[in-house]
Amino acid sequence: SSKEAQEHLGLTKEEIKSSFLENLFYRIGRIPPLASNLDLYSALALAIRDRAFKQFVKSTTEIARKNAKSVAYFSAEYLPGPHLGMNLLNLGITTETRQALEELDIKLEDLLEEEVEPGLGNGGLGRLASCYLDAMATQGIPSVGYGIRYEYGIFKQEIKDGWQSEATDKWLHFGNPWEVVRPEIAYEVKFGGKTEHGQDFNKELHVEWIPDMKLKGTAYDTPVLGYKGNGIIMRLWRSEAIESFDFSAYNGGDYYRAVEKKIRSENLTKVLYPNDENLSGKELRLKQQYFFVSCSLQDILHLHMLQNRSLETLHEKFTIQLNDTHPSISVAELMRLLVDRHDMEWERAWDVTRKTFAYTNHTLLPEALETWPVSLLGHILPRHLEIIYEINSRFLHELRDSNFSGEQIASMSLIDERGEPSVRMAHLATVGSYKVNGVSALHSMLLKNQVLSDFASLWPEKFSNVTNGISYRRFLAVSNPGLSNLITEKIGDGWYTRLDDLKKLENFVEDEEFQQKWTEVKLENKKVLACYIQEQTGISVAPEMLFDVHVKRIHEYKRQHLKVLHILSLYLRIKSGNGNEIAPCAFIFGGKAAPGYFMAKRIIRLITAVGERVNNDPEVNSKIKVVFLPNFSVKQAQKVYPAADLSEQVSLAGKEASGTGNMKFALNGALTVGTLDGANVEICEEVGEENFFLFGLTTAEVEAVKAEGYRPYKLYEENARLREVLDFLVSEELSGGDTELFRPIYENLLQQDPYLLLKDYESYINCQDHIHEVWRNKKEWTKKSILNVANMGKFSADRSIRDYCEEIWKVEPVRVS
Ligand code: 26Q
Repeated sequence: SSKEAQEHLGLTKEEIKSSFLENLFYRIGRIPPLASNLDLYSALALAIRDRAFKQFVKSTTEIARKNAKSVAYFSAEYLPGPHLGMNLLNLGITTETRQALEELDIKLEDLLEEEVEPGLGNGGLGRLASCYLDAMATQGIPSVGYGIRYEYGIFKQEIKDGWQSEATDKWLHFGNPWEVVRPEIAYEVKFGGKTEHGQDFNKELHVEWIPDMKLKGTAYDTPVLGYKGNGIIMRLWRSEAIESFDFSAYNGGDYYRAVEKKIRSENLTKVLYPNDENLSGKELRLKQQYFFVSCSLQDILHLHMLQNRSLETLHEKFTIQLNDTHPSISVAELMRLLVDRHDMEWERAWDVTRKTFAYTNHTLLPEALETWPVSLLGHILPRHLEIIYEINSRFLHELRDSNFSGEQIASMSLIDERGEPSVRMAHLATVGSYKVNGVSALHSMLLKNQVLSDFASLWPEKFSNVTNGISYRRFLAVSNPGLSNLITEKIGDGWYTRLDDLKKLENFVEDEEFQQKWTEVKLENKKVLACYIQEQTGISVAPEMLFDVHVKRIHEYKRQHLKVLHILSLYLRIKSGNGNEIAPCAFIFGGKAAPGYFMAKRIIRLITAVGERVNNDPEVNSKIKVVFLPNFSVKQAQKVYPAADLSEQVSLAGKEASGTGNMKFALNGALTVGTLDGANVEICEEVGEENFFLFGLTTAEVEAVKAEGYRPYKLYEENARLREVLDFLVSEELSGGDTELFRPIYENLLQQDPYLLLKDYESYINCQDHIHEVWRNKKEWTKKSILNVANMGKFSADRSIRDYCEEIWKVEPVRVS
């Protein structure tokens, strides 16, 4: 009957094959002998997308029938990664598809390589959103992921003469077989102009917003499948011109100007801003945020009213999760829609609004907390500025009534009046939400006690923690088939959806045959990565080396340059004949720098310079190799994590909100060298301190050091070996003559060292020596590796989503078979 069920869904080998051939012929216009791999991939993707939508339709029908409460996840960024492999897994047809293709002499692996991923995000935050869609779909949570359909995603990184250079990401160039455009699902969005306050015929106050620009957002839907069953969609908005609006220019004969307007409308969703954790206050960015928020809220109100429900019950049928402050203009927009468009009273609308939104904070870095100048916001969204002022004035009143000091009130205000007046989006989100959460235990604690402490004392029950999680199906089942199969052989495949199943691996830690297979799988994965590295960079690394990996966005707080200092110390040790204790190792870096981030780009240049020195010096290159893998992406990450022995998670304590790469590495059996920062703290707790390489200051120690008045130069003077390493940064030997090349990094570390690299240096170096010692004992290492995987249950996105459902959303699953 399982065969029958498959037939019903079109999931047998025969049906996949015929559907694939039909798609190739009728939609791509090719026959197999004349088709390129891209044609073949596209045909297969179309066949699979149809099946995915079928699951979505079934889920949606059931949700409507049950009149169930839904989650709308608002995120300006998504990083879904390649769809094909995941969808095959989720439909349970990877084997059937492989066989169907084999009968046509086509290799599934070749087609998987063809896929271009949607790079619609910068890093952790976007990837988290996609992991959460995967988990919500799997658990049958009625949900939609709303966002922006950027025509150009995160730039493509190339390395030229050792420097990062950016090229545009033309991800739609060959078409996107996964999405379906819905021209009938489109909403108008207004910008600029002015407001008029007047009375309507009932003498009620009424505000009219007369914009000077209008455009429309059109929905593009991409199915997101859950594991064996449910399906949801990611709905992304693309901006377009409203032809009727101001097309009078055309009638006046100025056809060219009319078309120009159209192009300007399309500009809005043209490109993703490539900054993370650092803001640029750009007008277009605010417009993008408002645009997607307005379309999404209009869509939600439309869906709500379609079921004949009153808007006063909106919060009973929808909850909206704000992925950081990027969509936080939502608070004002929902108020505007309820009050201005649907004539709801202010108090009632405010009550509904505050029961609808929940806000996730992802950062404590002051430079990453979003603020918008009042002048800019008022220029683009005049009505919203009025609404924000009104919310603020009522809020400040409340504060005066509850005995906050003048100073506290000023610091809690939605408006920062210290310099150029600007709107604090985190405050707007906090005031307008029923829950606020951080993304790891440590981060949530710091959020409550520092960044939003006054709010936490006002509304203690509003604050909570939901530790981040990742998709085990993508980051183990799909990306590491070797390890997955080995695990499944031992404990079955229940771990795909049951968090605690991996724990069963503990029973096999001492099993020598299992240990042996475990190391073989890792070695096999390392061989594959070594080939890829060779192909991408021309650098050869021996698979037997310790693969020590540091991949993530390049940022000073993440301290890629601390790793570089370690590498230089090894280099100098080997050169001076003291390198016997060092195990052969390959240092593998990857990650993009924001194009305008001077120091981050220098750090990339430093890594490539160290690589050139080390890799070409026969005295050292049999011991150590340094690789910078260009263009880190989800697709590339899926090749990197399975091959890592050591995961570098070395941010300064108190700076990394959570980190999720740390989880992906550990799930693939890498051991972690890390600080007590973000989710490292919890990972260490779960896997045990004896299976985790801890180093560095704690958050409290960092605060103490800073309070004392930190003087990095003193450490430089006191520690001769550190001095030698630092001076090497500005040597002719490293820079090939241009001793100014790395001076900015050198000066920064000696003068300010805001992320305390010099302070943590000694502890890091000692920890690394210890790591090399443990590595020599392969059996010990393997056992630790197994224990890491066995104890990763907590970090499944399925657990995170359960936490959100129970603690925050109060939403129940609706399952279809
Ligand atoms: C905002 C306004 C204007 C331009 C850019 C931005 C912007 C864009 C992206 C600001 C921040 C981001 C991304 C932040 C991010 O990725 N944060 C990471 O979120 C992860 C998921 O919770 C955490 O694991 C990481 O610790 C955190 O750094």
